[in-house]
Amino acid sequence: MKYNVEDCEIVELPIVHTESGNITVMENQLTLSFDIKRIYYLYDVPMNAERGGHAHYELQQYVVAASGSFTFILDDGKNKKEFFLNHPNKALHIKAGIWREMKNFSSGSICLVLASLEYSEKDYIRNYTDFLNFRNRK
Ligand code: T46
Repeated sequence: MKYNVEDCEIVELPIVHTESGNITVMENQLTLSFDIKRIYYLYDVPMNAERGGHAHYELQQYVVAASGSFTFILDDGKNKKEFFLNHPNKALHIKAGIWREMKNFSSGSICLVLASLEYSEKDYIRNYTDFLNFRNRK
């Protein structure tokens, strides 16, 4: 199945408020629609840096601005959609087969990613023409 940008959405995660601060929890099967196989985070990203520029065949992910803010541009080969992440209780669910670009990282921002699969370079599509061919394949 091929997903579209309309299938990708920002999920509002529950917040446990306490007098000394908040907690947000992400749990396999409960809050998340897949079991987490890998966690990674981007940090010390220069403010003018642009990351991404690829898609994944199978991988799906939740992306959270654990600190600061940044913008994701998702692209399904026909439509693009921009998502601004700026709060730790908002998780962008990126489905498989979607091209992504990331920009506008604020100073000190941390981009936390919960991934459905282990890292594999074979799952990447790093060339945009290859991506469009993949999208147009039946
Ligand atoms: C996404 C954004 C938010 C590893 O060795 N293991 C890993 O788990 C990852 C994610 C990366 N790497 C290596 C592979 C490359 O040599 O780190 C280097 C940069 O990786 P990548 O091009 O994947 O980095 P980003 O920040 O452009 O993209 C990553 C994810 O791939 C992408 O799916 O949504 O972070």
